[in-house]
Amino acid sequence: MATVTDENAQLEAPPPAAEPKGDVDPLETQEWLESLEAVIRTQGARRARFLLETLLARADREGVVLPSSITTPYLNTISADKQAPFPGDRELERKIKSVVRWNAMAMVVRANKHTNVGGHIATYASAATLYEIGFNHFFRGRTADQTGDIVYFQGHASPGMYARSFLEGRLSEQQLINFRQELEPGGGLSSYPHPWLMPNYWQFPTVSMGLGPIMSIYQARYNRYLADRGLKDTTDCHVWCFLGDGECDEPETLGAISLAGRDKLDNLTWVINCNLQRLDGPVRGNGKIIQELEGIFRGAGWNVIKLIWGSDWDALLDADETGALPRRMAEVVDGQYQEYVVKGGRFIREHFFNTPELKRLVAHLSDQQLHDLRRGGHDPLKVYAAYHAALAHRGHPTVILAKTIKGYGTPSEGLNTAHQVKKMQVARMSPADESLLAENDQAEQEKLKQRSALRAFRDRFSIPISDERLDKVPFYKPSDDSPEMKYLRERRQALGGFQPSRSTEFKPCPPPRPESFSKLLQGTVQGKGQSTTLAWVSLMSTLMRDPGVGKLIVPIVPDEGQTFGMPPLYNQFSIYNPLGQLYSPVDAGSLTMYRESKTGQIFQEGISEEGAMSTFIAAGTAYSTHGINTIPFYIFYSMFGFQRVGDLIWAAADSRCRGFLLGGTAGRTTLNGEGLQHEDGHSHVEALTVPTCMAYDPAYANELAVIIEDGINRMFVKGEDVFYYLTLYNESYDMPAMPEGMRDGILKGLYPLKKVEPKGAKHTVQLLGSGTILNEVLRAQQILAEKYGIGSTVFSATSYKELRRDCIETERWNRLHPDKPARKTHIETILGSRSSVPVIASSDYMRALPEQVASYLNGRLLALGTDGFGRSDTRQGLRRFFEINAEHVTVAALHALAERGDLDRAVVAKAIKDLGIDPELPAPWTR
Ligand SMILES: Cc1ncc(C[n+]2csc(CCOP(=O)(O)OP(=O)(O)O)c2C)c(N)n1
Ligand SMILES: [Mg+2]
Repeated sequence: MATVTDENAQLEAPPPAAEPKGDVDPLETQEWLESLEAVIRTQGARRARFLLETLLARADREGVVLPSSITTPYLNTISADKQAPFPGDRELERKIKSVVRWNAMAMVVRANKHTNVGGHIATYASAATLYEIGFNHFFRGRTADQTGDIVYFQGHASPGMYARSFLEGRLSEQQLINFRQELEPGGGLSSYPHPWLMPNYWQFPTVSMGLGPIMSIYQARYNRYLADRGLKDTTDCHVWCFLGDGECDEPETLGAISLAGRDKLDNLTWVINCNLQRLDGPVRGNGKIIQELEGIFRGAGWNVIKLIWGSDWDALLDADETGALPRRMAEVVDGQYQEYVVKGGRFIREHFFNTPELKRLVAHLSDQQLHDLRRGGHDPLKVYAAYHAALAHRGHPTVILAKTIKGYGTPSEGLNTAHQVKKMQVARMSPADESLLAENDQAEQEKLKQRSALRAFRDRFSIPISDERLDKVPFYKPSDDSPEMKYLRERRQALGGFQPSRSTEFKPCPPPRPESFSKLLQGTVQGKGQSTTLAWVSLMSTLMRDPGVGKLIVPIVPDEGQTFGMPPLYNQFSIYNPLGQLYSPVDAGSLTMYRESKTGQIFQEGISEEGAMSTFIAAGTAYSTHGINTIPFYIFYSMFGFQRVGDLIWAAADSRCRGFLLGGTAGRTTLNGEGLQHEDGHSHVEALTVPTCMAYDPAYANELAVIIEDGINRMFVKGEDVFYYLTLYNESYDMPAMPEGMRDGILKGLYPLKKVEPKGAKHTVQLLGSGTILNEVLRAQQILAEKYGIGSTVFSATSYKELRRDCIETERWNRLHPDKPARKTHIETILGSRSSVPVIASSDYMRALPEQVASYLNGRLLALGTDGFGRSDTRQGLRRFFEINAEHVTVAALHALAERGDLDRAVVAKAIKDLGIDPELPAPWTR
């Protein structure tokens, strides 16, 4: 017999077991215990519970300290007598749900008949009631008057959503046939929720576990922010998130729940499908996931609704006068509950109802009835009541912990293999089928097994498909005028339209005033340097006052605003806090006062890059979700961007998110004192991997201004689905004015900045610099001219990603259009013909960044970069160490000329010596 583990026991009520140590009056103790037993015997467990709770409350008031209990008994939170009555038509809803079940299963089975595209049956099979109650009674759609609810659907349940949309007439049979075959004629359906692939349908990508849950929390808070700032009334928009119990192991899932509790987000409901299984096996075989989650969520300030037992159990609980049943329910661990699913009624009678007392309780039930005793998440009445209570609850977010069976109703229900099953095959067959099986070859056997499984599934859910047609696994759609189809349409009409649904409508915002950028375009007064980070802060304070876009700007920062010089913005525009500011800040009255306000514009997210990124996604998708073009600017330590929250950045791209990511204190040698963990020399390489990300590494404030102005126009005025990644540095130097006619070059990634032609120069080179390292390249230009009489042009390489994009597009066009005049790449246009002078590139990033365009220049590009781990030293020291400084750029240029035979190699050897370079040092990436 299974019992709770010690670990789990901590979550349960303290064991009644032994006499407390030091019992000074055993007689008195005995009297108390006898009174309790008498109450249980004569008035039942409920009365006993009431008395105990009353006693506990009184003890607490009197100062008696007791160990806190973070969980409640393993019972439904809403007792039968407190359930909101079910307003639907049970029979019609069952019919609809059964058809959706069938089609969801058929979609996966058919897709995998002749392909290996995969798909999941078991997840939706366990969650069908949880979704169907939502679709029929709760999920509001978008209308002219309402935004509709935002629902994060569990990714692996997507076949269920498609199957319902098929009944609703939104998806064709061909699309269902092409599930996971998106390139087939007639179009297909994406594996999981992908707004990029199905932009009219899915709102948010959820399938990378943990991201849907955290995004939903920040979405709910963002809805509040829009309302509090007077940008939009979002009170009618509830946020729902459906997730798996296994998914709760991802740190992102539970990592932000305290924010939802703290901000009292009662516009948020999570439904956790506790089928007790994940991919390989039980979620908590030796414990109880529902109890564990209850404790965690209660501690974080959530309203917890446990939905464990179906209605059939109510009568048993009522009949049980001794409390034996709840005790048994509490002591059995999840792994054991799974076995009951698989082994059936007889086993349940023997092993779950394991005492004479318990056996008496179920003596009137057959084995089949015992097997069919439903779990809460499969009972429409209980699910309805839970959702109803969640929406009625005020002051806390709600989590519904719904117990279900993985693969419910399929041949693999409860099996460890359920998650991966893509075929319908029974493990156990009737004796008649068994003997038939033995007579056939393997292919025929497979068919027989499938037929038998489909027949059982069809019968269980009463799908009107004949035996003859079963082999084809046909989709089924009741006739349009059938009562169930009418009901389905009526319910969705009443709720305002379809779900899931993503709006592709776009209303452009006014372009920002050009004057907002003029300060940055003018450059700084000579000798009064500025960093690109401070230039950005200054741009923000101007932009946020722009009459058109000012109020739409959403600055987001994790706990690092001081690093970026943002405190003046805190004071001017306030940090958003729904409670306002209940204290007087220590720096009150100063220009940099830490000001919090209910109408604050800035998100100061605390130390949570995941949270900040989730806000970025909520803000950067509001153009579609809410029809409002909020423009997020999220600034963070560039090291803690792509490498830390790369999957959320990928999800942002999938979500068609717009906005600006700003990698602050960028550059492996420019952020010079923070060492290996902070000095980023690779985020631009990571940015290459995200298709919709425009990545720039500007050197000057004027470049920054041009890029940001163009970005706002592209994303929020023209409506392009891209977002920007810009690296900002904290090194101060003179910022030149915007060079005439270079706008296009800045945006395309490369423009000529400065040409130096010493008298009588025999050779020239081309030098590319990015970010702060442009200054080293300019210094190299001087050395080359003054010491070696070599001419050069310095180019500012603002974006290798854009250069590369242009190269691959041009190459592809030329390859596929051999009969047309060849097009020229931007980089070739700017640098000149293929056989011309050597090109040396240096940046604060890895060599791989410039090298990606080398093949388009016939290999005449030599890249220097910061490959290896960062470390702490002076900027000069680090640039020498990584061999990206002016001296190394000079030697690289001389070497490239010598390689072509233009210079004697001895000149290079002498330069190495003269410029103080030790050629025998080990490579920086080995140190
Ligand atoms: C980040 C991430 N890791 C792993 C997976 C692979 N994966 C897909 S489903 C699954 C198990 C899901 O279990 P659970 O959350 O309990 O959902 P259920 O299907 O049981 O409702 C896993 C591990 C994933 N999708 N995302
Ligand atoms: Mg699960």
